[in-house]
Amino acid sequence: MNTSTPLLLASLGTTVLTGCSASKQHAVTNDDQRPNVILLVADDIGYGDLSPYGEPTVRTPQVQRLADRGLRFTNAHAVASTSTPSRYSLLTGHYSWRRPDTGVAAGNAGMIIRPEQQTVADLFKQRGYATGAVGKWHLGLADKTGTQDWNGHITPGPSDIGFDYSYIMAATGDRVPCVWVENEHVVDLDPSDPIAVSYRAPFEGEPLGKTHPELLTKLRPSPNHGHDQAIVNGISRIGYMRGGRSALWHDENIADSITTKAVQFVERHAHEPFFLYLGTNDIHVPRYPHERFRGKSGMGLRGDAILQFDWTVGNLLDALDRLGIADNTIIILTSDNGPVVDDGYADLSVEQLGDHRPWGDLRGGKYSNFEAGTRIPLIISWPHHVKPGNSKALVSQIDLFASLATLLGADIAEGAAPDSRNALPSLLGKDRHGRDYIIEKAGSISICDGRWKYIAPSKGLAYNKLTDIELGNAPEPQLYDLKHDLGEQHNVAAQHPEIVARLQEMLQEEMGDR
Ligand code: NG6
Ligand code: CA
Repeated sequence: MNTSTPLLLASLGTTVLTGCSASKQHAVTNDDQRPNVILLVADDIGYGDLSPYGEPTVRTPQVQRLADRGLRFTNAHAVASTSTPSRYSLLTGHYSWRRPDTGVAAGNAGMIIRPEQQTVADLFKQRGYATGAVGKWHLGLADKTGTQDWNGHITPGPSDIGFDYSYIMAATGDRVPCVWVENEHVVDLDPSDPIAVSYRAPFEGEPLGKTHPELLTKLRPSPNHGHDQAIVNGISRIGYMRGGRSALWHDENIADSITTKAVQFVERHAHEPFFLYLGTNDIHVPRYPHERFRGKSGMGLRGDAILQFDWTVGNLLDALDRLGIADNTIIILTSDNGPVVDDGYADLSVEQLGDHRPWGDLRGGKYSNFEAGTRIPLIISWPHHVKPGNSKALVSQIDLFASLATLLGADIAEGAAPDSRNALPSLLGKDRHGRDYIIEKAGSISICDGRWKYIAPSKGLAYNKLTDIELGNAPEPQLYDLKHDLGEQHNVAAQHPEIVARLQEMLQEEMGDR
């Protein structure tokens, strides 16, 4: 059990928080000073995709508005270079690479976080917060793959891992089922048109992207990626589904739905402490933003989706201002992994990218061991508590769990979040050094001590032709001096065997059982 002093008490010095069990809710009063926390996780937004990160080709004034009142991190890292393992680690404080079953989840995957695991949401619940998850989920639902009752109660679900309220898509925009699941029930489902989902075989009579390209009125799949199966609202997806016609989402309304539900959650809980996990669908594929944004960025649908993401951030900030709770709300804005341009749809994002560099000065992108795979934007705002500015501290999303536990004065259950450490001083801008080292997983595994980055040898592809991304896999050890070679151009492993050996040893030690 973690018995550290709640930093919140020290920093606020006002409200006395008493311990409470997960099953017992606090009576909360209006003068309660516990800060709300919004954890806003963008999808596939790269290091160079937001204005505060300096690329002149992109304009995200609302994210800039947040950055102006917050702390911008330039050396922050996700645990993995794809969504499911990244989010798993973020919410559990457990390295996803310790488990074999945390790869990119299908839309009918079982819930990857087990109900008995303590999550970040559980910490908030323990402290009497209202908790909610809105938007992209991609962590599986129900006990095992394929056992979801899409026409009834889909359980276990978010409510079993700490979220009182949920409004989520099961997986991703490009995976069936393309429906909203609110509090573990599909929204707007007509019982006479039940949903069936399969990732094995198509349903007889249902048109597919590959057999009925004439039905693809909104987006066509890129060749060879595989998004040519079930057609939902003019876009073909990965996986097969039948039925649920009244419940199917329209891609151009996804951001509106997510934003509305997020703002409503905030409004409902404006007078009590709340924790909102908000996963935007932007800017994951298929990118088909609302017409308010389509064609507005000048760099194709990917750029338009960035504008839509920015709009979501602005809506949230406006709501907090309107409700008078902006000063008492911590916002943590980050991304689940690095950027990709063509991730499966012919949306002209490659052709119209122009001079924009989604990866900034970094090498690689989503799926990559190189820095662009996992070095992500991170902005933390907490008016009057976090001094606006920049931080070069080395931080990892793995530490959010223990840091938030410390902030809240919540108990970490025996054995929970074994990889998470308290990094609150770094996250609040008091410590500018951060972690001694971080570990990241893509095709291979890497460790970085802030200056030196070692990528373990692996048999994976060095380059993915489909996405045009350098994956950073190599059969020999790689060592990069990020201080002088942020772009990872020169493998200096042969020149520095002692550094390679030191990092290998550290990695080996971490890779023991936990
Ligand atoms: C990949 C998909 C990609 C995307 C990704 C998950 C192919 C060829 N590509 O497997 O389109 O869906 O999975 O992205 O199938 S993530 O950000 O949710 O991890
Ligand atoms: Ca992602």
